[in-house]
Amino acid sequence: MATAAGSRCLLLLLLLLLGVLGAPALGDPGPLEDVVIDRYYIPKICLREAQMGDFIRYHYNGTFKDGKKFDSSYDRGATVAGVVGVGRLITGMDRGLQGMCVNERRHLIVPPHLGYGSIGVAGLIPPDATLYFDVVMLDIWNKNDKLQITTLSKPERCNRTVENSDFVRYHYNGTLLDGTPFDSSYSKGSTYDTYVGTGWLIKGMDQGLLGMCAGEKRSIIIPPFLAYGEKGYGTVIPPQASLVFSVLLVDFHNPKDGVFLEHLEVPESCKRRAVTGDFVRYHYNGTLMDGTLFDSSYSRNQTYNTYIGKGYIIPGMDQGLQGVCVGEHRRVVIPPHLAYGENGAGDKIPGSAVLIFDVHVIDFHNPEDPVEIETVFRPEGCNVTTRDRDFVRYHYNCSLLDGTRLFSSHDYEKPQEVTLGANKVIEGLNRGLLDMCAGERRVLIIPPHLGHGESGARGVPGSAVLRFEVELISMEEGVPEGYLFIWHGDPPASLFEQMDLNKDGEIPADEFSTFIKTQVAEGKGRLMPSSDPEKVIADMFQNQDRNQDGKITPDELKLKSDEDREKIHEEL
Ligand SMILES: [Ca+2]
Ligand SMILES: [Ca+2]
Repeated sequence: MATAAGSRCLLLLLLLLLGVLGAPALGDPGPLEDVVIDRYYIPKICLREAQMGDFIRYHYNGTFKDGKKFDSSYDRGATVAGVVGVGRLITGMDRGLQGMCVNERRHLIVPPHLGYGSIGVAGLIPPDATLYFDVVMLDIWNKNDKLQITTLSKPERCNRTVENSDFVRYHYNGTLLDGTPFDSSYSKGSTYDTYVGTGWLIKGMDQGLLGMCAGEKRSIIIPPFLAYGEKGYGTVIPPQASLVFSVLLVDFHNPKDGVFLEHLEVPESCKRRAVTGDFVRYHYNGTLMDGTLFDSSYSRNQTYNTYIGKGYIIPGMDQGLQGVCVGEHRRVVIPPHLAYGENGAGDKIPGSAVLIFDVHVIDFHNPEDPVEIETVFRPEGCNVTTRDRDFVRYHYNCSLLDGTRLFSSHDYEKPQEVTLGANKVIEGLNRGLLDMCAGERRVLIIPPHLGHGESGARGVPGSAVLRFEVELISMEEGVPEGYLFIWHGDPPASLFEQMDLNKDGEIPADEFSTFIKTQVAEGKGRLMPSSDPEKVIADMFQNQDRNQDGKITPDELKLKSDEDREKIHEEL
């Protein structure tokens, strides 16, 4: 208060000297030996009491016995700052202020010999005046003071603390020592963001933030020589004011930081790690350092799917997903310069925010991947294996790589049946069923481009890698594409006559069927393998009975034979 109320302080100083020279008091009400102190308000919490040599800041009213005011710091609109107990004040005040707590209020009665004595102050204080002061203590500090840091709460998990040159984001309430608020980040609705230890902050904050964890709360009491000193700050912080900051460290990073990985859970079975160009499907929770969830794939019930290392996602994730295994749980901590920078994103990600992604990799593949085939069991003496067009029966279990079971042939009474190469199953499964022996068991890993593609299918997410466990139950040799029946040797020369079993010149369905079955039984030809041979024969008959009158005539058979001469077709 040396500036604003300087003249009055000088006056007090002057009066003090006069007081020293003054004669003993003849007080009314009676001669007082000493200052009368009435501590009429003592705060419940008293961190320190004013000691001799302490700097103090206080307000007072000074009156005479009759209540007439002779001086008031309130009238000047500024608190008084000074050193107590070292003879710079009238002795009565030096004595009367000692031992006060911040926010304590006292009535002091100062006898003349401890005030301005028998001389008084011309025009202000008459001789032999007893002085009545009403004082409230606002601030106490000492040049030997250090920061007073009290940790109010601290997260259990704290693997890094603030160091010089870190960039911090914090919330604070700032008060004077008597509790008067002067500033708050909360009222502004955003954190205070700055570098630590580089002179942007007052010294006390530069020091007081060091060693904090994200999420830690501290009370930092800063003496004025580490705050705004003799000048104060604007109208809100008086000169020589101690400051109390209640700080919550929300977030911090260093501009030199890279992506920080924590490998929370890597499956033992990891054989392959994702590289640039791989397509990864993963779930994630994205949180800020203070734990605020800003995004989650789980809430959408859909994985996030992307190529990595290609610039489709923020640089921190492009880096952070390198080397992941299928099934891995990984925490990726991304500094803002590898995320959304100083501007943040949307209303959920503040500027300069560190992002923490807890990632669960569901699967990944490369667009170049083939079907991965692992033979689990192959019977001995396996010499006949499946080929294109063969008719096979197999059991399978189909799941996602995270173990989610999708489909199983075991849910049905019979094994699955399919003609290989007939485009009836996904390409990856078709490939995986080739070159198998009956009884063989395999595990197939099928990338989406050989599975259900980017769109997926009923029950199959888009771009999902599928895992099939297959067991080949049986196989039947097939016929070429487009054929229902092929001869093992040359067809009979007089085909119609042989078919016309009762020699009446026409071939109805039952005659046709009997003939074909005889050929098959005698090993002269084979039908397209199927679960329903009758249906295949019926289809053949329909093809021959061109006018659909239920019987084949010599002309009909001949006509078809001519048509198909070039390519001996299923029509015989
Ligand atoms: Ca006949
Ligand atoms: Ca006919």
